[in-house]
Amino acid sequence: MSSNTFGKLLSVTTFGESHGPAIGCVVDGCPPGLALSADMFVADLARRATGKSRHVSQRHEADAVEILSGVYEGVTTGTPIALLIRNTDARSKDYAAIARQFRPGHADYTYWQKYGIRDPRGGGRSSARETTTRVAAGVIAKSWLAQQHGIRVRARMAAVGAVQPADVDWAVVEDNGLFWPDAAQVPELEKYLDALRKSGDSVGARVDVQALGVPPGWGEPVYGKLDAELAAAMMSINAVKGVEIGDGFACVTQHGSEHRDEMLPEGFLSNHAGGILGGISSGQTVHCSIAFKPTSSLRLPARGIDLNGMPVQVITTGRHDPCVGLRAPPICEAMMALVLMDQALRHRAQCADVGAVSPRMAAAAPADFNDAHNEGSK
Ligand code: EPS
Repeated sequence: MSSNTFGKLLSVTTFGESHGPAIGCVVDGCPPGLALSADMFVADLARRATGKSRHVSQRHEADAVEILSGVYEGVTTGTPIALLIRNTDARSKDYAAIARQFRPGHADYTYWQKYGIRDPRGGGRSSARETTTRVAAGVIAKSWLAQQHGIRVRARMAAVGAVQPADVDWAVVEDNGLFWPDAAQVPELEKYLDALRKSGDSVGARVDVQALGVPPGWGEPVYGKLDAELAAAMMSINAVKGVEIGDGFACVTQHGSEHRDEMLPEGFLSNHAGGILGGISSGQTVHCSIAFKPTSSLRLPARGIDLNGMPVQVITTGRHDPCVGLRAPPICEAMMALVLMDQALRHRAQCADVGAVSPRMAAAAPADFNDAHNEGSK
């Protein structure tokens, strides 16, 4: 199977299946001298993990990262960094009943059409389990971006089904286990999720992700545009069906006079562009918004077919996510960080001699600027 690698100067290759012995990744191109230890992965992997609350899949994985190469005495050496995560709680018998069936809405069918063979246990390579390795790789990129450029990447839920936050307070996002930015709404959301789980159905979600502190100049026109690579990276996450950069599809009904981000000597007056102009970062907050589909592994019966093309009733039992988007913010952060670090290294390779140019705008004009807007909080 090809195309398991992305990135140019910082490349990430992931491998492994949900019910195989292990999953992992090789991160190549990380500069030497970055502090890296196994404990640095714990927090982000826990944020993404299954089993962390009643609202997500009840598979309980250890998600312990083993660093196999690329690190000596606690710092990166510049050689490929191989990370291994052993699968410890796969329960393959859950998949026995559907091993010869296609779940409607699942990659089961297209993997079979492409390869003529598939690993039905947990969806094999198509499982959201693979995203663990992206988050692990993203820890390296986040750490490098923070250290070298003071960049912070963060994400939050922007919708779960039809429920949208009435208020956006980034300070509470990490407090409630749901990445929800409106503390007052959490009890209502939990009630909604409890009812959803009991119904046996699933629901979609929207995640907003931002990178704060990105300097101007990153991104390569025309085929390596920062927004094009962010869109591709986000689209490669399981269950993603839509990506918006900045105002995204809202642009359709906007006028130019409304969409353009006016500039003062002190800084930009808005950020409709999502911090990217002509595929190159503007120095404003980079933000995108990502749509996750409702997962297809449902205990509610559906009409499907088997390997012989005969009609069957498909029922999926086992441990599934009623809203897989709820575990996605750390994954979106990781993909944002990996794309940015790759672009940063590419910018350094080609344009380091350009140095700082003037005028250089501040991300926002402080006096009359709406901070929430600058950060892309819709
Ligand atoms: C998944 C189905 C479930 C989830 C899994 C994603 O797998 P299983 O049926 O083997 O328990 O638990 O998520 C993870 C294991 C993970 O680490 O994210 C799916 O169909 O994508």
